[in-house]
Amino acid sequence: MNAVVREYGLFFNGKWRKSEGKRFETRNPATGEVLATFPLATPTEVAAAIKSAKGAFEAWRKTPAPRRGDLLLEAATVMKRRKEELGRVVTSEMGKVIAEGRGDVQEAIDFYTYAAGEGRRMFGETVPSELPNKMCMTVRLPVGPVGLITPWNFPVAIPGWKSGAALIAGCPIVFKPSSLTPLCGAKFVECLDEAGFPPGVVNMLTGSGPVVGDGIVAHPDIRAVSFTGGVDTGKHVYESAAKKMIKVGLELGGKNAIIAMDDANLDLLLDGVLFGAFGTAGQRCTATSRLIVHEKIYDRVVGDLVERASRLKVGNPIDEKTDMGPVASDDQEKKVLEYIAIGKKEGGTLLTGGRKLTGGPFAKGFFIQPTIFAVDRNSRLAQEEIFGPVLSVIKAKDYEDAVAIANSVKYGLSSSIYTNDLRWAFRAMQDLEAGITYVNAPTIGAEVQLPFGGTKETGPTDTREAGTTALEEFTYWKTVYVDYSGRLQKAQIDTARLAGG
Ligand code: TXE
Repeated sequence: MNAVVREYGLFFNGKWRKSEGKRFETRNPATGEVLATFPLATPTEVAAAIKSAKGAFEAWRKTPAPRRGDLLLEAATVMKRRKEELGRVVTSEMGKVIAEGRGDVQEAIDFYTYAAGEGRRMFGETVPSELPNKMCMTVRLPVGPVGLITPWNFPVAIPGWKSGAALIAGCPIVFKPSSLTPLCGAKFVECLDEAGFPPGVVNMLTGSGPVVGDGIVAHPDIRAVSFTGGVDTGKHVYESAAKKMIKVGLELGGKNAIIAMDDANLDLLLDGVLFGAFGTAGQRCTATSRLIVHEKIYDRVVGDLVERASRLKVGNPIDEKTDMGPVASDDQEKKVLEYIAIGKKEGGTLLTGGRKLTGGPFAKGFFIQPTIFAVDRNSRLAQEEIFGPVLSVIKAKDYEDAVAIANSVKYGLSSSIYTNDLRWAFRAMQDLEAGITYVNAPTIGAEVQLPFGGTKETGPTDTREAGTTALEEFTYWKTVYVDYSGRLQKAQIDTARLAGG
């Protein structure tokens, strides 16, 4: 039991501040322990935090990008030093196993290190002019203060991706973490504060979606929003941002499939499926939620998979030996158990798992067994995002059939194919409707130096997180023409004369 539960405030204009708002608790989903309390920011406080970001914009955009990069590198150094502490907070507050908790923090460290270097690149283009003694080029400019709204499943990594890109671009941030993981958000902001970002450049608000989330998106001084979360909330954010005609990055989940061809290396496949489906208890936007198996290897794959899944050790995620922790909240638990009931009702075959774990070490947490169903391709379990430790297995006749099944869902985030045949691998890269395709690896495992995002209802394709593409969310292109001819030159009009016409 915690003797003293720390009461956190809001962070803006360089300081932690007391809030007028009511407070809420954040709890460990494995033990029920209260970890800390946080304020529900009021509309006045939302406005104050945005004002602080706006006030910091002018100086921040004028800070040379390599100097901004120095601060990002410093933040990466602080996070490295505090990695174990932060990793443990991720595991305690969100419930992923400790190795993944540390990985969550590492992702933020990696992206900050990568984005820091972007401060010395941020390339534009020089383009030939149609007129003599004239130069044309493009430069990136920051859009202004931006809102970052993040979910609970990667409570340090996703804030790391979004803020790293915004800050190097020259945009002050107003960050709202999920109400399930405000402590991870606060620890992350502590690291940025320790690194020495100027007051107002980094701001954090906790509180409700309607007051804080909507308040950030709708505020006239917020010039771009980056959001990761559920589809319904994402669509709402998109609509609200469209009214202001600001940039929006949306990443809204997936129904990601692994295709197992009949020539796949089965040991490799099973390792990948288990990690993809049950890592983070299936609560990753890129989680392997469907396994589409060629009919020739179906029985063997299902037999081995069920045997191995039933041996996974579920328990307290802080224990290094645990394979899978709890789901993140009572709402998550309800939702996953509802889907398990739907699977049974729809006539799916429950192959393993399917129950909530109770009593003893599970008594106070949200533990669900790793669950595998054999389902019809049109069933709800084959079509809808569950966001929990439930894998749906579907039989396919051949490559074309497998791809048709994979593409039959409304999402398009990640995808994978296990095969040793180059023809299938290269065709799948073109044929799978998804922002990411893995070959001989599960649907999870994104690296920060490459673009991350999806298609269809996963989100608009014009923005991508991570990689150099991350800058697109927070910058706009300025086109610059420099005429050093000393006279008025007319594009489209003088060209005939120059060509001798
Ligand atoms: O998401 P929400 P929740 C999916 C997953 C999960 C479901 C619900 O299926 O079961 O979404 O999770 C803030 N204006 N994903 O309830 O509500 C909210 O406070 C602006 C997939 O956590 O979408 C939080 O900070 N913001 C996903 C963030 O939005 C608002 C990861 C996400 O919350 C708001 C997480 C509003 N009106 C859940 N209302 C993925 N893509 O991986 C809430 N928020």
